[in-house]
Amino acid sequence: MLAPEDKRIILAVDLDYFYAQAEEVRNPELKGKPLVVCVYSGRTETSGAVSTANYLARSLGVKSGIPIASAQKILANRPDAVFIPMDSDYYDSVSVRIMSMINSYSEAFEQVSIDEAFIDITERTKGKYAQATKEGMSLKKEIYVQERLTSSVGIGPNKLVAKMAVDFEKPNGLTVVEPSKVQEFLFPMQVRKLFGVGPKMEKGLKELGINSIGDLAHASESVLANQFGKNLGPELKRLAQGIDASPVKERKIEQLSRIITLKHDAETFDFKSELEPLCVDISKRLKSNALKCKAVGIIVITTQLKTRSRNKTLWDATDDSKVLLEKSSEEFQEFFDSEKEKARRIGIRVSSLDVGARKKESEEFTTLTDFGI
Ligand code: DGT
Ligand code: CA
Ligand code: CA
Repeated sequence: MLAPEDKRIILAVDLDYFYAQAEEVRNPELKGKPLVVCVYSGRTETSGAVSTANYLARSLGVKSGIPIASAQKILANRPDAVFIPMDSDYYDSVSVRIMSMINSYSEAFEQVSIDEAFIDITERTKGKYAQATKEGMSLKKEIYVQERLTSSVGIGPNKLVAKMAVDFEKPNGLTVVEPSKVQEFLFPMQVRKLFGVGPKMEKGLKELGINSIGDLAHASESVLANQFGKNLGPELKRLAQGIDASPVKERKIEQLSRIITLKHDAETFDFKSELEPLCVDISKRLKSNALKCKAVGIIVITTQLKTRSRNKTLWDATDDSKVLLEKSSEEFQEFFDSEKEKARRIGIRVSSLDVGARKKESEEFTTLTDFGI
């Protein structure tokens, strides 16, 4: 029942409770305590939302997206609970390093979010699932050895099955679904678990008596087309059957940024003294990851808390702090010449990162100490 494209082997990786785990890594004392990473809106001391939480805090009821005040209520009887503000710069830099590691395992690499990627490993495993499982284990191990982070891996004949597999067991999971096991794997699950099915669609499906993914796979195409349209209806049926021909698209969304708060709100500032430390820091982070950027952007957060940004593409990729300083200064000059806004916070963001250099280097690695993960 699988499409011919599904001779492929696709691997999905998702880092476990990423922001919170990254915080545990740099401060191991947080381990064993309920940990909540917050996006503070700045209006009052506790206004804002939960970005993510470690598994201990989750087991007590804390979820991504709930108000910080609700999380505080849930953890009121846990004096050991820790609430910390999100530190995007830090998570970005961890992500860039891990993504380039994942890329080094692949024939095609598609980054989906800061902590999630698909890779096509058909050729390097010669289409063998036993080899793919080994690759998955060694990728998890390398991420752990290098960054001390656990991750979950899903392996299957296409992106859909790999994605469902990675979500199947978390944290620290490794789920392999061979083509002959796809239906056995998918059919018992609730339709809500099918990638792309939200609460509204779930309701529509339930009204048709479709509860499990198996029900959907066996539903009449014309009934589905009536309810969801002639494209989406049959597409849902195909997804439920585990069919997905979409390729792993070469896509990287790496970027590194640094933002600082100015001492005073200002219509301009001394570019060299404020920007130089940021550029030196970004340059160091690029170099330590054997990366170069092809775009340099600026970020301005105004006194009205609006975020403005500009971006410039370079002729040649760079990791040189002087080039970063020169380009970002130009962009700030242009920004303040044309906008009459006061800046509260300013920053630099580099993107279009070239991982080519890194890839060759890490393909060499052979020795890994054994970690029981
Ligand atoms: P997991 O994968 O279930 O072990 O947990 P996470 O925390 O890695 O969740 P995931 O993969 O959905 O999201 C990756 C990161 O993205 C997460 O660590 C924090 C951030 N994030 C997720 N959901 C939200 C949200 O609702 N708001 C904000 N601000 N950030 C979020
Ligand atoms: Ca994750
Ligand atoms: Ca994710």
